[in-house]
Amino acid sequence: MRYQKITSDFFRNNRDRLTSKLKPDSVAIVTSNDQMPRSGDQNFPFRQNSDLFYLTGIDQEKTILCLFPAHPLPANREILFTIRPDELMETWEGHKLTKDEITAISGITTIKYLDEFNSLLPDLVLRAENIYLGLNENMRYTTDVPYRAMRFAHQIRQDYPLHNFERLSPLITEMRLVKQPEELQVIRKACDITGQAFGRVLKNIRPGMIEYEAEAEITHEYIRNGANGHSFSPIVATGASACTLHYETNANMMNDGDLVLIDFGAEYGNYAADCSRTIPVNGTYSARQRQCYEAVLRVFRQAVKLFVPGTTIDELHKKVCRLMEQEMIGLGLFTAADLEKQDINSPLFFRYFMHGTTHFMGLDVHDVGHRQVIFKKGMVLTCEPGLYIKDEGIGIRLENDILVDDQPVDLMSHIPIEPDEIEQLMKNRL
Ligand SMILES: [Mn+2]
Repeated sequence: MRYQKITSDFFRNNRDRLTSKLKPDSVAIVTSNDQMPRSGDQNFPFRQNSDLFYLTGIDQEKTILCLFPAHPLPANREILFTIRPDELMETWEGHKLTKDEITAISGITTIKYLDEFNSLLPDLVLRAENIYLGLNENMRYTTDVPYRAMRFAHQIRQDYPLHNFERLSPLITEMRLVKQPEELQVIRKACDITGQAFGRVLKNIRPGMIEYEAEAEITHEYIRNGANGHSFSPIVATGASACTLHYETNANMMNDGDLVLIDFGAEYGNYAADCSRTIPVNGTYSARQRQCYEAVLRVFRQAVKLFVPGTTIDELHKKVCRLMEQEMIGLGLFTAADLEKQDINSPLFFRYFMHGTTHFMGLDVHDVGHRQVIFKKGMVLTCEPGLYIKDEGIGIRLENDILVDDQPVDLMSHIPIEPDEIEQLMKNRL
């Protein structure tokens, strides 16, 4: 395992908190993600279902968790189903977790093999009134791929049509939103590795390099520090490409005089980091680039202060848009008079700042939680104002990960962001 493990107490506590929210006479069943087919005889690297990881710490495929807090047999109140060890399979695929290892990681004592699942399921389901199932309920995402949890939900509803079915996702979402100390430790580690990657980019970037060469420097630093890799496809976008928000081709040349926007983050121990920096390819911001950069940085500094309990993503974003508007007037993009007579259905600022200011972050880079969730202490979100002036070939985004508190904590305050500091560090390039 690449990462330092969280203790089993964390996962046990998560299960206890979840089961305390279930209706009486309920069973909850959580399945792992699929191994996703790639091409030929290859799979994509396995990534665990975030909810299942949160409840067990088990990173292995084909895992099923059953929770039945009121089961008359104490041994059946928590059961984890896993792959039966097979010498031939392990010769090819490597070690699979033993029952003892699973108990040590998760704190679950009843471990069964997957081939016992179908015969044991009636004992759980037929004693329960309610069956709780988890789907990937993410407002930003739909898929026509029938993933494992979806297939299982259809199957069990067909097999037990007279039961009452309930959604696990709202219950786990409420828990995942507020980060515990163990999680913050892992997120900080992901942020630190991300910062090291940025340091490596600053030392290596120069005119004539291709964007993917900068991406390779980032990847190098992640892997050598024990990260799983990127928590999302990194963006290395030079000049006007930075105005394409999800540009990830990363194949253009970085020319003298260009800015390059880098949006990147490590995934460590299944937790994400998410950072954006915008730097001059030749090591020095032009006067106009610096003027625009400092405008975004001022908004960023003001925005960080807004990550306090009681607000929401929507409220915070509205305030940041007002700040950006004023900066845009200062940059000559439009005038105060233009603003007075703008069509509010097509606001002027939106031409230059067309994305949200923040999203929740945790096990997923765009983590559970929607735009009206009221902030509480312990939530982690990104703060990412941006400015995109396509005509001038300028795209700037500055993004750090922020812990909500009465005094918000910037988990990336150690990653250089002041233009003077960035220029200074780039002077010392190899
Ligand atoms: Mn982000």
